[in-house]
Amino acid sequence: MQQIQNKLRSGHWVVMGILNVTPDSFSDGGLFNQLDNALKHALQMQQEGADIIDIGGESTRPGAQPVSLDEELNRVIPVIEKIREFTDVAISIDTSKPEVMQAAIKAGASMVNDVNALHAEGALEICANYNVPVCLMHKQGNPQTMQDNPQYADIVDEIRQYLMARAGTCIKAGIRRENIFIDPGFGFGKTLENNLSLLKEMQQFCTLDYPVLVGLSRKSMFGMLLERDVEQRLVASVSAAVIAYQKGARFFRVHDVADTCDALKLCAAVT
Ligand code: 9MG
Repeated sequence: MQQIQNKLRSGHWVVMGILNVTPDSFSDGGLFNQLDNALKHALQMQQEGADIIDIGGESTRPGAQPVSLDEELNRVIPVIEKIREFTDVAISIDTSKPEVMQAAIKAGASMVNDVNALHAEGALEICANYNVPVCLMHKQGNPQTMQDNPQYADIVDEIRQYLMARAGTCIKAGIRRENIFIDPGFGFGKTLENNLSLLKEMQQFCTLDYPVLVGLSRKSMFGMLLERDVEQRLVASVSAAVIAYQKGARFFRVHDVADTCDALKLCAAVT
């Protein structure tokens, strides 16, 4: 993980490959539910250039139902243990549950990616005690209802304020400043117009004190804008990563690792 933080500090880009181990994930449809498939997919993403693999056992897509603690643990912990048998690639745990954070860290994860920005009771303490990097993401509402009628007076300002306040809370709880990443949370309680404003104004997040992680890959905003099904969103996803890069983002959470790495290499070569 230190290597990744060093890369970001020196202005290099970093790619986080998505490994969903849910039956109703954003776009995998449960394909990677089996251990061996999950391992193969993680190794392939590593080989394609992913610096870190983000493993999640609870879908956060709009309308998704919550899963129990036991179910989430049963989905993600064996996958982390399996990957650890074969490679020391960095692993991030995509969860909002402190118990899952702790079990995942013990099993070999070295970062916490929380779409709930460590709001659950005990989450701040776990991340501070284990001294792990955390990604704090903004969302309005929860996955069941967040797309119903999101409202913002000034979306960029509101999200900047929220992320800075959350980072302050993390620091007060003992999380080190250099372990904090921020994320505007594309698609989480945002209309198409909101998402486009965030991408257009990405530089306003990249000039804050913390590295910005962006998750644009295959998001429904591209479905709405382009009328593309999830498997037809590669060009839009990679293009959005390029736009975000040009506005200062360096940390990208993606499904299509090889294609995104090609595009980011080109960006870096001309920057
Ligand atoms: C888990 N997850 C789904 N979408 C995401 C996004 O945009 N950012 C982060 N950090 N995590 C996400």
